[in-house]
Amino acid sequence: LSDSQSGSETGELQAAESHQWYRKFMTECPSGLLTFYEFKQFFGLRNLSDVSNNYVKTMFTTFDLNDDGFIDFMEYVAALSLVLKGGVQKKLRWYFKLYDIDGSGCIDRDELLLIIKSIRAISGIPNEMSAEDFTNMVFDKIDINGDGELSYEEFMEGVQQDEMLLRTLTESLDLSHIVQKIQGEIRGNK
Ligand SMILES: [Ca+2]
Ligand SMILES: [Ca+2]
Ligand SMILES: [Ca+2]
Repeated sequence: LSDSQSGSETGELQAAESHQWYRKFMTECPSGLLTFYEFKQFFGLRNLSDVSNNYVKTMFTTFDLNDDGFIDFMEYVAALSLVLKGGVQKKLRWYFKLYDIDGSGCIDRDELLLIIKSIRAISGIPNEMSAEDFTNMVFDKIDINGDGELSYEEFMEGVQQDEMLLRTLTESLDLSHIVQKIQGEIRGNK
């Protein structure tokens, strides 16, 4: 019987919740396949700059698990589960994949700089430190072997041990705020 509560702990959506999201998905996307354009509409991401648009495109690509250029319902549920229910480790794994733009298995300085710039462009929050300085600071802190690249281990350990980095790198573009807002709208429309 203890299994009945495990859904929220293992990062899966409850049945009732899934049903609401399914209705939303089918309303917005009757074809059952979400294109990049529809994805942006869905999350209310409009009028993005080129840099931000590329970032969101990369995000779309990480959710498109089978690389067919569309997000189907299963991929959509996996994405929602991650955003709404995923633990820190699971989210960081996803962020690592997102930040490693060329898929080389490491995050280099240019990749991080681009991400920092994109996050800032989307969030619109003014910052005291330039994106370049911030990137250098991150490498000073967590590029342990000093090779100019963040390995998966360096990223996972370094970011988790630093509250400020964790916040900046995982919450600056926190889709969960957007998702929770949509969730509120779905519940309100019942
Ligand atoms: Ca797909
Ligand atoms: Ca890379
Ligand atoms: Ca390194």
